Amino acid sequence: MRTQVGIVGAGPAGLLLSQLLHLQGIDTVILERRSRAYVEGRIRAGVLEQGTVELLDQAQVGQRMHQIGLVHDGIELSFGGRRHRIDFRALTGKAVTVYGQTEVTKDLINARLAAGGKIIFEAEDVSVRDFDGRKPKICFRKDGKAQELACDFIGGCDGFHGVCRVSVPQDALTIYERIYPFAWLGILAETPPVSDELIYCHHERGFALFSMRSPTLSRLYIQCAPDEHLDAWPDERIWDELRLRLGGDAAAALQSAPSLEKSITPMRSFVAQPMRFSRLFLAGDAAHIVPPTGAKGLNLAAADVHVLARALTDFYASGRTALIEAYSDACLKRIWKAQRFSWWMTSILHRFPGRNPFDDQLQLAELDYVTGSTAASTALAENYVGLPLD
Ligand code: RFL
Ligand code: PHB
Repeated sequence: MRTQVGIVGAGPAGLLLSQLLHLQGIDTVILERRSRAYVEGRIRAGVLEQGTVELLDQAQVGQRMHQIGLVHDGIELSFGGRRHRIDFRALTGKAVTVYGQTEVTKDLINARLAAGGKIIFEAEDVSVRDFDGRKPKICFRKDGKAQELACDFIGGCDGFHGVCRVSVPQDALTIYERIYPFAWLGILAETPPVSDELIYCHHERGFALFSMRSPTLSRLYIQCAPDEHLDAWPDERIWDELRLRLGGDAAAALQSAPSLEKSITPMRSFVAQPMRFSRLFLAGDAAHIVPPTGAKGLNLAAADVHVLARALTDFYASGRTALIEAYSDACLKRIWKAQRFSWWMTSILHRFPGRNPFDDQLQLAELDYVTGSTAASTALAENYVGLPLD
């Protein structure tokens, strides 16, 4: 089998890369370890930056997003017993769209398959080879049979636990990492959101987030210990904890419902650089992870593949390699700003083990400043709605 760009991973990064390249007449094949149902069912991110929305439009997969996505002009920060709104629209002229990653994934898979695109689900033992020469290839097994995909370039879009990053000679990579001493316990439940916008709560019992997927479907998170077990968290305990951390009238309005999904996400900041090794490109979670507090993970993956698709398009049209060579630096400039923002949102909103009363007062002062000063709230708003793609 042969293609121009072989892509490992059918998450948002791999699928969007394939779609953007297809629209430029470039052929791709995606190899995905999991089944289609598994990939489409994974509950993850929920907030799209305005630039991501525009990119999905450009990729011709925006129709359902505009029909059922919820445009949010701001968020609320809750601390010290009160809620404070950050008005993105007034401060930046921009908004975000709440539209689940599962829906983005379904839209992209449908578009790729409708256009005759090739996605090989349940590909086993995928390995990337010879990407430092002119003839890279991807080896895998499908239905027990060994196969080879020859290609010009490899898109390493296989997430944090994928094979692409670890196939690079480790002395060629620099890793930057911070692991946080807490995790998020998330649930999805058929209950109306308590507010029209997301509420990020700072509370002495720990952080909580009130998000949503639709006017009848809530997505809720509470900070928990990193080694917590789901068994210790029956639904009622989660609802009680959410009410305590939210407080006020909204807490009384929060209606419990059985959880449709429940999971624990560890919190990590991680960057591996550079993001290109000859003919292998890393994109999305394969190259970097952010803690979810800034809602940046999916948006960063989209930004990477935007830069990559443009570089490959220019190469196939002109033979020039300048954009390919610039890929890693161009992405990393923006990635580090998103890393900073995600770390900052995490550090002002969570309860850190070992903190002291001085740290508590600093956190509250920071929140008071960010909600009270136009300069500070504009800084939050412009990062949340997304820094420019270029
Ligand atoms: P993905 O979505 O992880 O997709 C990678 C794909 O590669 C496949 N794969 C392989 N395929 C073939 N061979 C192999 N050896 C393979 N190894 C892996 C995987 O099955 C998968 O289909 O990465 P991508 O495309 O870079 O997209 C990034 C986003 O998914 C990610 O940044 C966000 O979802 C992060 N994230 C969240 N971000 C937010 O902004 N808000 C959230 O609430 C949020 N929650 C989450 C998250 C990430 C999570 N992960 C990675 C565990 C919750 C979780 C649980
Ligand atoms: C979500 O809806 O899943 C979500 C929203 C905002 C975040 C993280 C997750 O910061």
